[in-house]
Amino acid sequence: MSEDKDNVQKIALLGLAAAGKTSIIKTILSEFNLLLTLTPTKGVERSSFKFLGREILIWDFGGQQRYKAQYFRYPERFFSGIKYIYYIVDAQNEEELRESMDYFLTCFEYSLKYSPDAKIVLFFHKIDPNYDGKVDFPLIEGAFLHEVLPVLQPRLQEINATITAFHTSIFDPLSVISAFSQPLLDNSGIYNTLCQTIQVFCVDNGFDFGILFVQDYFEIGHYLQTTSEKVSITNLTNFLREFDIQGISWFPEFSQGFSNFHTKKFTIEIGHDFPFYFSIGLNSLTVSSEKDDIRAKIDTFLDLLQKILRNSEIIRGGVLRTDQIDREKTDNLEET
Ligand SMILES: Nc1nc2c(ncn2[C@@H]2O[C@H](COP(=O)(O)OP(=O)(O)OP(=O)(O)O)[C@@H](O)[C@H]2O)c(=O)[nH]1
Ligand SMILES: [Mg+2]
Repeated sequence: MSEDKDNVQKIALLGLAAAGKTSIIKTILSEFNLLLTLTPTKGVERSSFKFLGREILIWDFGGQQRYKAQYFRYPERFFSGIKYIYYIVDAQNEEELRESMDYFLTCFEYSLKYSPDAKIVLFFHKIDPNYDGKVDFPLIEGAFLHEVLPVLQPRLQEINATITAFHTSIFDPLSVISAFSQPLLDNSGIYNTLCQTIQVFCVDNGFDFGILFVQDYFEIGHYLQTTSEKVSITNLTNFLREFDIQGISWFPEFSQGFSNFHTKKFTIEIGHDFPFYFSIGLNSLTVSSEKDDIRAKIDTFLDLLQKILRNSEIIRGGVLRTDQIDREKTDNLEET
């Protein structure tokens, strides 16, 4: 797939020394088994990896004093081209809260100047599941927001942006994954993101198409190598309907001409079981159609996809948010 520039997302991870920035990156990487390319530089560690079908560039801004001075001395070099600022507040560190607010506000000023469209996300970090120390987390969060929001809000209103806050801990990896991926899965972007993710998977494996459905075979993301496969989708959904019984995970293989389809049903528990269906199509003349092989590939991919879906806006709050899906694109797909 072509790597156009819009597809590269630069995320700046900022926060005081020992706030937990590098630990957050490591958590994401190990949870997703992602390959890391690390280029340590003066103060900023740059990592890049593919996440949700996009090229993610993370700039991990070391928080020690001597590095911070560098960032502000050459702000253009450090604060340009940022898509997202993830600011990490160590919620267990009451002593340095004041310093953290000041650092945040300074970073905010520079980002407004050099990356005015950057989205800002706050991580109240180290909110550990079994924490038994003396810090009152809501109090810390309240104090931080009370201080920074009056500065932020007027500026954010001007550019019609909002700020999001998450509670995270490396001892609850899902909280980190969730905070990390949700901003990338914002309402407008979810459909495209799923499409891109499916596209990368299909192209890497030589599959002609991939499609993700929810209940009632409502499509929420797809990749089609050529539009000629469109017609197959109607046939495929008819076939799936016929075999969709409780407890099934792998559907029987389905063939049409030289095309071979594999479909897996999986559920995500959100109060009740929520069904998803993922199908791929391949040309059995050009790609090895060894069943176990293909199933293993799909399983690995769905592992990742489930982590994403679990935390996405689509099923936020236990409700299927099909209103989040870009209907125009879905309709296009069905018009054959
Ligand atoms: N209790 C707790 N400790 C954490 C958590 N995340 C990170 N830490 C610890 O915090 C310390 C600092 O973590 P780092 O990830 O190195 O911090 P950093 O923000 O990258 O620090 P600099 O590189 O100096 O800016 C380490 O001892 C981590 O183990 C967390 O969620 N909970
Ligand atoms: Mg670090």
